Amino acid sequence: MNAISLSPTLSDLSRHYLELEEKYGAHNYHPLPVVLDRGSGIHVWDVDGRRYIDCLSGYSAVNQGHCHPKIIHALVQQAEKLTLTSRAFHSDLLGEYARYITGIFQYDKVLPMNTGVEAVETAIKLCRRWGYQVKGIPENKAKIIVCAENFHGRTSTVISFSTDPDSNRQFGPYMPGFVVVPYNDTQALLEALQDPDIAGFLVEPIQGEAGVVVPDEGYLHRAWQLCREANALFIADEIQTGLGRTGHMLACDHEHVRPDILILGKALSGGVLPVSAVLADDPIMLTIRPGEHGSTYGGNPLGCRVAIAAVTVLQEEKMTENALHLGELFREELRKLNSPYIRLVRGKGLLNAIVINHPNHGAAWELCLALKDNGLLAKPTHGDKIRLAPPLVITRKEVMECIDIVKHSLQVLDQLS
Ligand code: IF1
Repeated sequence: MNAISLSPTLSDLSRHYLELEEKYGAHNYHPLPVVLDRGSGIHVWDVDGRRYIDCLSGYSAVNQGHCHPKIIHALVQQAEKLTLTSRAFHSDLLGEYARYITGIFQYDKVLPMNTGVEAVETAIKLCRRWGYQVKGIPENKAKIIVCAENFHGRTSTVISFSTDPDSNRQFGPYMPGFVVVPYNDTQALLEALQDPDIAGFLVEPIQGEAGVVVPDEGYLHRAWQLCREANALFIADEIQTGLGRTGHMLACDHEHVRPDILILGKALSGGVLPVSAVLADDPIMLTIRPGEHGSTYGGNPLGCRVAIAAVTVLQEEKMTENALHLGELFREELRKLNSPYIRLVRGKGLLNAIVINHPNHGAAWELCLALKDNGLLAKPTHGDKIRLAPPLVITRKEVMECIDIVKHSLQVLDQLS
């Protein structure tokens, strides 16, 4: 185990890359001072050749592990053949992918996009369109209920209903048509659903950015029921929670909830390129007609091929089951550390977080620096929370290695006042 220090040293090489980013890149992030140039499975390496266990997994995009050979093989093979047709023409892969992905998730249709937030935008448009055409909401009156502390991406529409000032301050004017209710509060949802102009309810089954906030058991199921009773669409943003992360294919599966609109992203490509998807049945999906929505890259053959490979390896290698079992072990062992600095351990499957208990506001950041020095990468969120979400290919032995690193690194907080 490496020595713990409060001021980690950086190699000249690392410093060089940090300075390049600082000078020529926009300052819209505050990354941990580590410069990576290689990844394989649960591991990444920095430019000095030091190895780390990746406990962020590209915010759950790399569920299948870094550079999974079968996904990379699919990428390379397809890249040599055909990468993009645009949707002005057909390709031999869009139909195959559409059949594959709708078969896995049991929906009539898929609408392919690229980034997560584009899929959220698509779901919003689809929900509004359904509201006008099927539910009969008067033109321009449709509203969508969202939750406080939500995170659904960074576009101007999506930040319009964020409750985090960092996300939306001085980016207005904001898009109207959203109603915010507290998360995990079915009574508030029930009341909001009384408005006949409500077209749908958009929700994260577990709130990621908020710090891995797991709602009470039964919340999602009850919310889904309430939506049905109010003739409003239940829209699940499973961009971060989907594809095995929480120990089921979808986090909604824990409560046997079938969303009316399902949003996927991130791990749909195994962290290889942006691939997102919106799934729904015909009465919803077919309200959008040719020319009314799309994207240059959406449904491109490269993305389709990679997504088929990414979901196939997830299933073949039983990563979802692994996430369920090793997630329990992870939380149990974290709790067993019995550290005065860990206020709370929470999560589902391998989407977990610890809430730090320390008078110093920089404690979570300092702990992440110590974790990094000891060979584990994680990032604080909202000051006092640290997400621990390794790729789903992690082994029992490697979970114990993480625990050991956390245990040693916590000592750094003794020196912090
Ligand atoms: C950033 C968080 C994670 C998401 C959900 C949609 C999107 C995301 C539930 C948009 C994206 C990312 C984006 C990244 C940070 C990150 C994040 F901490 F901010 F919340 F993962 F936890 N819905 N989440 O989590 O997907 O358009 O980015 O592909 O924006 O800094 P995207």
